[in-house]
Amino acid sequence: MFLRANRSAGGDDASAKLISELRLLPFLRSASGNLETRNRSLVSSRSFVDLRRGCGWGKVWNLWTSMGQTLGSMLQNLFTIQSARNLRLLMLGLDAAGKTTILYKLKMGERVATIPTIGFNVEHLQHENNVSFTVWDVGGQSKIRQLWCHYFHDAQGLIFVVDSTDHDRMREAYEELQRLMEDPILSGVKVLVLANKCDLPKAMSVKEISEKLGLHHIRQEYNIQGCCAISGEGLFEGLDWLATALKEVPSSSPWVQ
Ligand SMILES: Nc1nc2c(ncn2[C@@H]2O[C@H](COP(=O)(O)OP(=O)(O)O)[C@@H](O)[C@H]2O)c(=O)[nH]1
Ligand SMILES: [Mg+2]
Repeated sequence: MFLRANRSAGGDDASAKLISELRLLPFLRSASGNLETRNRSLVSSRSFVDLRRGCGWGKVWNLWTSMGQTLGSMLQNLFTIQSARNLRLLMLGLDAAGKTTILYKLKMGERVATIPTIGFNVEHLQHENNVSFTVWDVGGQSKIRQLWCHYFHDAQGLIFVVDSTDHDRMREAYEELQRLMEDPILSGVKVLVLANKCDLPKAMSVKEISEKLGLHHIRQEYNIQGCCAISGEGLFEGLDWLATALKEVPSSSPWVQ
Protein backbone atom coordinates (compact mmCIF):
# COMPACT_ATOMS: atom_id res chain seq x y z
CA MET A 1 0.00 0.00 0.00
CA PHE A 2 2.80 2.35 0.86
CA LEU A 3 4.69 1.69 -2.35
CA ARG A 4 1.63 2.21 -4.47
CA ALA A 5 1.18 5.64 -3.01
CA ASN A 6 4.78 6.45 -3.73
CA ARG A 7 4.74 5.25 -7.34
CA SER A 8 1.38 6.48 -8.49
CA ALA A 9 1.66 10.09 -7.40
CA GLY A 10 5.41 10.54 -7.55
CA GLY A 11 7.43 13.50 -6.21
CA ASP A 12 6.81 15.41 -3.01
CA ASP A 13 3.04 14.86 -2.90
CA ALA A 14 3.55 11.15 -2.88
CA SER A 15 6.18 11.39 -0.22
CA ALA A 16 3.94 13.48 1.98
CA LYS A 17 1.12 10.99 1.52
CA LEU A 18 3.48 8.21 2.38
CA ILE A 19 4.50 9.83 5.61
CA SER A 20 0.98 10.68 6.60
CA GLU A 21 0.03 7.06 6.07
CA LEU A 22 2.81 6.11 8.38
CA ARG A 23 1.20 8.48 10.89
CA LEU A 24 4.51 10.28 11.25
CA LEU A 25 3.52 13.57 9.68
CA PRO A 26 2.21 15.45 12.71
CA PHE A 27 5.31 14.58 14.66
CA LEU A 28 7.71 15.42 11.84
CA ARG A 29 5.95 18.67 11.07
CA SER A 30 6.24 19.92 14.59
CA ALA A 31 9.80 18.78 15.02
CA SER A 32 11.34 19.84 11.73
CA GLY A 33 11.58 23.39 10.58
CA ASN A 34 13.46 23.08 7.33
CA LEU A 35 13.38 21.25 4.07
CA GLU A 36 16.55 19.37 4.74
CA THR A 37 15.08 17.75 7.82
CA ARG A 38 11.90 16.88 5.98
CA ASN A 39 13.89 15.23 3.21
CA ARG A 40 15.75 13.20 5.75
CA SER A 41 12.45 12.20 7.28
CA LEU A 42 11.33 10.98 3.88
CA VAL A 43 14.42 8.82 3.63
CA SER A 44 13.58 7.18 6.90
CA SER A 45 9.98 6.53 5.95
CA ARG A 46 11.04 5.00 2.63
CA SER A 47 13.44 2.73 4.45
CA PHE A 48 10.59 1.64 6.64
CA VAL A 49 8.61 0.71 3.55
CA ASP A 50 11.53 -1.23 2.15
CA LEU A 51 11.92 -3.05 5.42
CA ARG A 52 8.35 -4.27 5.31
CA ARG A 53 9.00 -5.79 1.90
CA GLY A 54 12.53 -7.10 2.12
CA CYS A 55 13.78 -7.35 5.71
CA GLY A 56 17.46 -7.61 4.60
CA TRP A 57 20.22 -6.53 7.03
CA GLY A 58 21.30 -3.81 4.62
CA LYS A 59 17.84 -2.37 4.84
CA VAL A 60 17.81 -2.58 8.60
CA TRP A 61 21.09 -0.68 8.57
CA ASN A 62 19.62 1.92 6.19
CA LEU A 63 16.65 2.38 8.44
CA TRP A 64 18.82 2.67 11.50
CA THR A 65 21.15 5.30 10.03
CA SER A 66 18.38 7.38 8.52
CA MET A 67 16.48 7.33 11.81
CA GLY A 68 19.68 8.56 13.43
CA GLN A 69 19.97 11.36 10.90
CA THR A 70 16.36 12.35 11.43
CA LEU A 71 16.73 12.39 15.19
CA GLY A 72 20.00 14.32 14.87
CA SER A 73 18.47 17.02 12.73
CA MET A 74 15.42 17.25 14.99
CA LEU A 75 17.69 17.79 17.99
CA GLN A 76 19.71 20.36 16.04
CA ASN A 77 16.51 22.26 15.27
CA LEU A 78 15.50 22.11 18.89
CA PHE A 79 18.81 23.60 20.02
CA THR A 80 18.61 26.35 17.39
CA ILE A 81 15.14 27.26 18.64
CA GLN A 82 16.32 27.26 22.25
CA SER A 83 19.43 29.33 21.64
CA ALA A 84 17.55 32.05 19.71
CA ARG A 85 16.91 34.66 22.36
CA ASN A 86 14.35 37.40 22.47
CA LEU A 87 14.85 40.14 25.03
CA ARG A 88 12.23 42.60 26.09
CA LEU A 89 13.49 46.16 26.43
CA LEU A 90 11.68 49.17 27.73
CA MET A 91 12.69 52.57 26.34
CA LEU A 92 11.78 55.44 28.63
CA GLY A 93 12.83 59.02 29.21
CA LEU A 94 11.42 62.52 29.16
CA ASP A 95 9.43 63.64 26.13
CA ALA A 96 11.51 64.87 23.18
CA ALA A 97 14.62 63.03 24.38
CA GLY A 98 14.68 61.19 21.05
CA LYS A 99 13.23 57.75 21.93
CA THR A 100 11.05 57.32 18.86
CA THR A 101 13.78 58.63 16.56
CA ILE A 102 16.18 56.06 18.06
CA LEU A 103 13.68 53.22 17.69
CA TYR A 104 13.09 53.83 14.00
CA LYS A 105 16.73 54.54 13.27
CA LEU A 106 17.46 51.09 14.66
CA LYS A 107 14.55 49.48 12.87
CA MET A 108 14.81 51.08 9.43
CA GLY A 109 18.22 52.77 9.41
CA GLU A 110 16.53 56.07 8.63
CA ARG A 111 15.56 59.27 10.33
CA VAL A 112 11.80 59.47 10.64
CA ALA A 113 9.67 62.52 11.34
CA THR A 114 8.14 62.01 14.76
CA ILE A 115 5.19 63.43 16.61
CA PRO A 116 4.93 63.29 20.42
CA THR A 117 4.15 59.70 21.41
CA ILE A 118 0.88 59.35 23.32
CA GLY A 119 0.79 55.62 24.03
CA PHE A 120 3.65 53.51 22.74
CA ASN A 121 5.54 52.17 19.75
CA VAL A 122 6.81 48.62 19.73
CA GLU A 123 9.27 47.08 17.30
CA HIS A 124 11.10 43.82 16.95
CA LEU A 125 14.81 44.28 16.22
CA GLN A 126 17.09 41.49 15.10
CA HIS A 127 20.39 42.26 16.77
CA GLU A 128 22.67 39.32 16.13
CA ASN A 129 21.97 35.89 14.65
CA ASN A 130 20.49 34.56 17.83
CA VAL A 131 19.54 37.70 19.72
CA SER A 132 16.52 39.84 19.02
CA PHE A 133 14.96 42.64 21.02
CA THR A 134 11.35 43.63 21.43
CA VAL A 135 11.61 47.33 22.19
CA TRP A 136 8.75 49.26 23.79
CA ASP A 137 9.03 53.00 23.34
CA VAL A 138 6.54 54.57 25.72
CA GLY A 139 5.46 58.22 25.61
CA GLY A 140 7.35 60.43 28.06
CA GLN A 141 5.17 63.48 28.62
CA SER A 142 4.75 64.25 32.31
CA LYS A 143 1.03 63.44 32.39
CA ILE A 144 1.49 60.01 30.90
CA ARG A 145 4.59 58.93 32.84
CA GLN A 146 2.29 57.38 35.44
CA LEU A 147 1.46 54.79 32.78
CA TRP A 148 5.05 53.59 32.50
CA CYS A 149 4.53 51.08 35.31
CA HIS A 150 2.13 49.09 33.13
CA TYR A 151 5.04 48.18 30.86
CA PHE A 152 7.49 47.07 33.56
CA HIS A 153 6.43 43.45 33.73
CA ASP A 154 8.93 41.04 32.14
CA ALA A 155 11.26 43.84 31.00
CA GLN A 156 14.82 42.56 31.03
CA GLY A 157 16.49 45.77 30.01
CA LEU A 158 15.76 49.47 30.35
CA ILE A 159 16.99 52.03 27.85
CA PHE A 160 16.74 55.43 29.49
CA VAL A 161 17.13 58.19 26.91
CA VAL A 162 18.19 61.70 27.84
CA ASP A 163 18.54 64.77 25.69
CA SER A 164 22.16 65.80 26.32
CA THR A 165 21.32 69.41 25.46
CA ASP A 166 18.39 69.72 27.86
CA HIS A 167 20.24 71.36 30.78
CA ASP A 168 17.01 72.67 32.30
CA ARG A 169 15.32 69.29 32.66
CA MET A 170 18.27 67.21 33.76
CA ARG A 171 16.99 67.31 37.36
CA GLU A 172 13.60 66.03 36.16
CA ALA A 173 15.30 63.23 34.24
CA TYR A 174 17.28 62.36 37.38
CA GLU A 175 14.09 62.11 39.46
CA GLU A 176 12.34 59.93 36.91
CA LEU A 177 15.30 57.60 36.59
CA GLN A 178 15.69 57.26 40.37
CA ARG A 179 11.97 56.54 40.69
CA LEU A 180 12.25 53.78 38.11
CA MET A 181 15.29 52.28 39.78
CA GLU A 182 13.49 52.08 43.12
CA ASP A 183 10.61 50.09 41.71
CA PRO A 184 10.89 46.46 42.83
CA ILE A 185 9.74 45.13 39.45
CA LEU A 186 12.75 46.76 37.82
CA SER A 187 15.24 45.68 40.47
CA GLY A 188 16.91 43.19 38.12
CA VAL A 189 16.93 45.10 34.84
CA LYS A 190 20.12 46.06 33.05
CA VAL A 191 20.14 49.78 32.40
CA LEU A 192 21.48 51.45 29.31
CA VAL A 193 21.45 55.25 29.49
CA LEU A 194 21.60 56.80 26.04
CA ALA A 195 22.91 60.36 26.17
CA ASN A 196 21.29 61.41 22.90
CA LYS A 197 21.76 64.41 20.59
CA CYS A 198 25.53 64.41 21.02
CA ASP A 199 25.71 66.03 17.56
CA LEU A 200 24.44 69.32 18.94
CA PRO A 201 26.90 71.97 20.19
CA LYS A 202 25.21 72.43 23.59
CA ALA A 203 25.46 68.72 24.42
CA MET A 204 26.87 67.85 27.83
CA SER A 205 29.57 65.21 28.12
CA VAL A 206 28.75 61.65 29.10
CA LYS A 207 30.63 62.16 32.37
CA GLU A 208 28.59 65.24 33.27
CA ILE A 209 25.30 63.51 32.46
CA SER A 210 26.34 60.47 34.46
CA GLU A 211 26.89 62.69 37.51
CA LYS A 212 23.68 64.67 37.01
CA LEU A 213 21.64 61.48 36.77
CA GLY A 214 23.31 60.07 39.90
CA LEU A 215 24.17 56.85 38.10
CA HIS A 216 26.67 55.81 40.79
CA HIS A 217 23.72 55.54 43.22
CA ILE A 218 21.75 52.95 41.32
CA ARG A 219 21.88 49.31 42.32
CA GLN A 220 21.22 47.89 38.87
CA GLU A 221 24.01 47.14 36.43
CA TYR A 222 24.24 50.07 34.03
CA ASN A 223 26.15 51.64 31.18
CA ILE A 224 25.99 55.12 29.70
CA GLN A 225 26.56 55.66 26.00
CA GLY A 226 26.69 58.92 24.08
CA CYS A 227 24.70 58.73 20.84
CA CYS A 228 23.06 60.54 17.98
CA ALA A 229 19.73 59.19 16.77
CA ILE A 230 20.08 61.04 13.47
CA SER A 231 23.37 59.50 12.38
CA GLY A 232 23.01 56.33 14.46
CA GLU A 233 26.34 56.92 16.20
CA GLY A 234 26.58 54.98 19.46
CA LEU A 235 23.28 53.11 19.10
CA PHE A 236 24.65 49.70 18.17
CA GLU A 237 27.41 49.98 20.75
CA GLY A 238 24.70 50.52 23.36
CA LEU A 239 22.69 47.52 22.19
CA ASP A 240 25.83 45.38 22.11
CA TRP A 241 26.43 46.19 25.75
CA LEU A 242 22.83 45.24 26.61
CA ALA A 243 23.05 41.98 24.67
CA THR A 244 26.21 41.06 26.57
CA ALA A 245 24.83 42.17 29.94
CA LEU A 246 21.71 40.08 29.33
CA LYS A 247 23.58 36.98 28.18
CA GLU A 248 22.73 34.98 31.27
CA VAL A 249 19.18 36.27 31.61
CA PRO A 250 16.51 33.82 30.40
CA SER A 251 14.88 34.79 27.14
CA SER A 252 11.36 36.17 27.18
CA SER A 253 8.84 34.19 25.21
CA PRO A 254 8.60 35.49 21.64
CA TRP A 255 4.86 34.77 21.85
CA VAL A 256 4.21 36.76 25.00
CA GLN A 257 5.81 40.11 24.43
N1 LIG B 1 19.91 66.95 16.46
C1 LIG B 1 19.29 65.88 16.90
N2 LIG B 1 17.95 65.84 17.00
C2 LIG B 1 17.36 64.71 17.47
C3 LIG B 1 18.11 63.57 17.82
N3 LIG B 1 17.24 62.62 18.24
C4 LIG B 1 16.02 63.12 18.14
N4 LIG B 1 16.07 64.38 17.67
C5 LIG B 1 14.92 65.28 17.45
O1 LIG B 1 14.29 65.51 18.70
C6 LIG B 1 12.89 65.65 18.52
C7 LIG B 1 12.14 64.69 19.46
O2 LIG B 1 12.43 63.37 19.07
P1 LIG B 1 11.43 62.16 19.41
O3 LIG B 1 12.07 60.94 18.86
O4 LIG B 1 10.06 62.46 18.96
O5 LIG B 1 11.48 62.17 21.00
P2 LIG B 1 10.65 61.26 22.04
O6 LIG B 1 9.54 62.13 22.57
O7 LIG B 1 11.62 60.93 23.12
O8 LIG B 1 10.16 60.07 21.30
C8 LIG B 1 12.61 65.38 17.05
O9 LIG B 1 12.49 66.61 16.40
C9 LIG B 1 13.86 64.66 16.58
O10 LIG B 1 14.13 64.85 15.21
C10 LIG B 1 19.54 63.64 17.71
O11 LIG B 1 20.28 62.72 18.03
N5 LIG B 1 20.07 64.81 17.26
MG1 LIG C 1 8.17 59.45 21.06
